[in-house]
Amino acid sequence: MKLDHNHIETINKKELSQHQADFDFLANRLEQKGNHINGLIEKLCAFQVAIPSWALGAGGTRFGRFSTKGEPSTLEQKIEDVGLIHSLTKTAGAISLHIPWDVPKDYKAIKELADSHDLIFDAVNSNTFQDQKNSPFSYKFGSLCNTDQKVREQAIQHNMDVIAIGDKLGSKSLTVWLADGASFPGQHNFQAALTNTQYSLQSIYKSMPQDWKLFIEYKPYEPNFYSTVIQDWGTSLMLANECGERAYTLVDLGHHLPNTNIEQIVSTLMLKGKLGGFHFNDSKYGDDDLTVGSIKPYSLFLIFNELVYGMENNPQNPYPAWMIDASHNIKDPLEDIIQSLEAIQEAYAKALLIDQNKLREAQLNYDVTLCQEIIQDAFRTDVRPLIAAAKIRSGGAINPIKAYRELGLRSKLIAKRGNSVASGL
Ligand code: AOS
Ligand code: ZN
Ligand code: ZN
Ligand code: ZN
Repeated sequence: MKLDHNHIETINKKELSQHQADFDFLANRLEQKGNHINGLIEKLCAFQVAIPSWALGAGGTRFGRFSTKGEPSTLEQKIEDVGLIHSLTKTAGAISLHIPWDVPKDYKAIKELADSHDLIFDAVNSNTFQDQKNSPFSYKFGSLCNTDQKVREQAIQHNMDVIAIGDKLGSKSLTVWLADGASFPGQHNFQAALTNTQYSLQSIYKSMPQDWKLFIEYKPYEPNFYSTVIQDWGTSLMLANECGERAYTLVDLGHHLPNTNIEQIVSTLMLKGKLGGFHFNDSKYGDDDLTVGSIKPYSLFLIFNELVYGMENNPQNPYPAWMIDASHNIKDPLEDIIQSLEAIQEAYAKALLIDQNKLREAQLNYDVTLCQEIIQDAFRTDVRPLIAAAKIRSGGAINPIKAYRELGLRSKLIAKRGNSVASGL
């Protein structure tokens, strides 16, 4: 299923005059403040976020799973879903695959399909947190950290297989998230677990093609509740440094203990040229994987302030790989992803409004009040007309959620696919 651009245009027409009025008002205010509207719109158009192949169906908790129906059951259908999201938002130009849940059968056909939806393949994700059919060894007591060399070798080989699959699709990076850890004190020798993990990551790193990057994700707890081997950004950074130049830390917004200053972590990593990947989501308590911007939009904005600063001032840091890593228990997953994309664009646009020169001057003058005024003036600006203008320019919908509903896309998917439930998790 593919969206006809004319249908989006027809829906946009109904919104156009109101949009124009809102946009003119905002553009006028921003130009007066010294912003260049065209440059802002161009940056918003260029900002693309990968959608993970596992986020297109209803997620589950350990208590149950409620399907939205019409969910994609094949990789082809998952690509179709991301294609729909991208047609409406024009900000989801990439898909991130999870192996083994999404191993392509016909690589050429899959590449062509993605291409026809204007999608590229971003980072591929390995899975050593579940036992795979036909695998001789279990990951019950860890994968890359395991005390048994045979288990480690199996996990290393799996990562190599994932790299080979990604390579055939044009991916250029591997994301490693490990569930490895201990649930009880005394279970692990911490030093042995860390050392094994380091050696395993080093072998995976060495096996990557020369133009590939390795992203090392960290997480303080879950599924292990006493310790995680790669528990925080410091451990991830240390391991990335032990691997080499093309190994980086990946920040997942949900992988921090409450009240952690994530924007400061982002800033430090970019200064050191080591922020490689990013997983967007939101949370109140832990790794809640809620819609981006649904709980702490101000934190998201402060994080974007550091990302924008880093992108402009840290040539030592590569352009990060952006991905949404959220899970949808009660909303239509496609609507939920669209809301996340909107929140990301909003935080990005607001961060772009911050007058960096004025802020630096205020900082040097120790004018703390003015520093806060400058930051919050940007945050309080309603930038939605700017985002809509970017959508219009790139051929998306002024209001993607409204368009998704008016076009009856979920009913169409259900009509085509029936009550199917997404494969994967
Ligand atoms: C798990 O908590 C991590 O966020 C992972 O990035 C991801 O959700 C998982 O790897 C799915 O494959
Ligand atoms: Zn993640
Ligand atoms: Zn997570
Ligand atoms: Zn998460």
